[in-house]
This record gives sequence, C-alpha cells and structure tokens, in this order.
Amino acid sequence: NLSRLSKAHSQGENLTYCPKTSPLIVGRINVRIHSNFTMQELQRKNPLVVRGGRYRPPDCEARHRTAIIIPYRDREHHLKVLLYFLHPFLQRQQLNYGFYVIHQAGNYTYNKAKLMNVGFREAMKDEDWDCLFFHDVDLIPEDNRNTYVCDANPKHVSVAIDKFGYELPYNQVFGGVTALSPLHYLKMNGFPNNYWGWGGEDDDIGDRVSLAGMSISRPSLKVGRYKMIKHKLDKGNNANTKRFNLLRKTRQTWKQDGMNTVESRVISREYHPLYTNITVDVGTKA
Ligand code: NGS
Repeated sequence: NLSRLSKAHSQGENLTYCPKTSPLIVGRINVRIHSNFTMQELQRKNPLVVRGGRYRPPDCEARHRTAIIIPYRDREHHLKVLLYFLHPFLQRQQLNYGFYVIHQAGNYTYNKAKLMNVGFREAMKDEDWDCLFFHDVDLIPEDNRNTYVCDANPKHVSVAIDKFGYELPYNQVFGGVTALSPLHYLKMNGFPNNYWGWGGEDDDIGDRVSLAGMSISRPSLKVGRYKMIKHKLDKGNNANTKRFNLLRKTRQTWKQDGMNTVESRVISREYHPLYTNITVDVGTKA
C-alpha cells in the first residue's frame, strides 16, 4: 500500500492534506547519543528519503515545507548523529522537508552567519520553502511535539538545552535552532556577513529581529528541549574579539550588511542520499 501511495505521489495525483496535528508524533524522545552505525544503515532506516535528503509524507499532502539549514565544517560525527535523530523526527511530523549542509571550504576563520545566508539563498533555489530552520549540528531535539514549522514571528526554538540546565540562558538569546519564514528573513536583511570566529552573530541576529519590527516567539521549555553533543573547541573558530564592537553598531549596519550583500562562491553541490551538501567559499575578512 505504501508503494502504491508513493507512486500516486510521484505521478502527481492529488492527495488530501495531512491532519493539522500529525497522529504520528511521539512526545518525549529518549536521546542516547551514539554513532555505531554506518550511513548505509541509516539510509535503510529512512527508505522514503530521496536524493539530497528530501522527503514528503507518502499518504497525505504536507501542510508545511521546511528546509533544515546546517552551517558546517569538520563535524562528521555530529552530522551523523543529527541525521540519525532528525530524519525520523521530521517524518513523524508529516512535513515536506529538505536537509541542507552548508560547508565552509578551507581552513580560514569560520563564519557561521554568512554560511546561513548562503544556505537561505541556495535552498530557495530548489523549492518555495515556507520555513527555514537554522540548526546547529550539535543540537538534538528531545521532544517530538516541538514542531518544525514557522510562527507568525521569527522563532527561537532551542530554548531548553541540557548544557544550560534546560533553562533559557538569557532573555535575548537567539542561537542554536531558529525558524524563520522567507518573509521574516528578507525583512531583517538576513544575517550579518562580518562575524568571523565564535560568538555574537546570534545576538546580532536577535537584534535584527527587533530592529526590523518583529518580536521573538518561542516554544515552551517543556517542548523546546535539546541535548547538546559534547565537543572540544573547533580549530579555526576562536572567539571573535570584535564581537562586542560589532554588536554596538548593528542598528547602523543591518540594512547595509546582510542578505543584500552576501558575496560567496559555491564550489560544489552534492546530492547525498540523506542531505544536500553545498561547499562554499565565503572569502576572508575585509
Ligand atoms: C553569548 C554569546 C553568544 C553565544 C552564547 C552562548 O555570550 O554568541 O553566549 O554561548 N554572545 C557574545 O559573545 C556577544 S555558549 O555557552 O553556548 O557557548 O551563543
């Protein structure tokens, strides 16, 4: 029956919409981090995920189209674990989704926010996504009721992380996992391109939300729960000593620096079975 339905899907037959709340959602998930499995095994566990990490429910028309954007460099183990948990998590929510890994080429200082701008641009070339989830590679959701869809305002999603005792660490925090519609994203001119190294870019993004006249929405602490995969400090991502100065100027700079000025060169676009990998040259500090 499943194969008949997916055949119906690929032939473009009209399916009825999925229910407003998916009956497949399981609630709290027992996240036990491990990676003693191969990518092939992971593919076999997700038979309905197609080339480039794309999925749509086989038996109903999804109500939401969500792109997962993962800024990335040299975190193979984390990516594997995230794929392991996130694919079934999203399928249970009956989403039409796509998985994008945005990989910074070379060893130059990391620039996460710029990678996310590239991710937005590249993902929107594929599909008219109605929501983009900007997702740290080391955060694993622990409650399936945390639905990966957008709100009326930009949503800060990872509100309760084990590392912070499952509490919001500070009021303006806007890092980890966030969800914006294309309209939200363009309204705030995307993310800053000039934060090189660790820290501050997420606070800048949070400031942009309010400077663009929006507010931050959040799920409850009960549902917005995440486990952070432990890791050592990354090479090429030292704390950005300029971050406090940059943050003082966001009000003056956000309209001149962002999605309207992102300069980068896509080196390759690879369609892996469980994700699309986009390798990009983001350049160097001005
Ligand atoms: C703030 C940083 C954010 C960072 C947050 C949590 O202080 O970029 O801590 O960091 N802001 C500045 O440095 C201005 S964490 O404890 O997860 O490493 O995301």
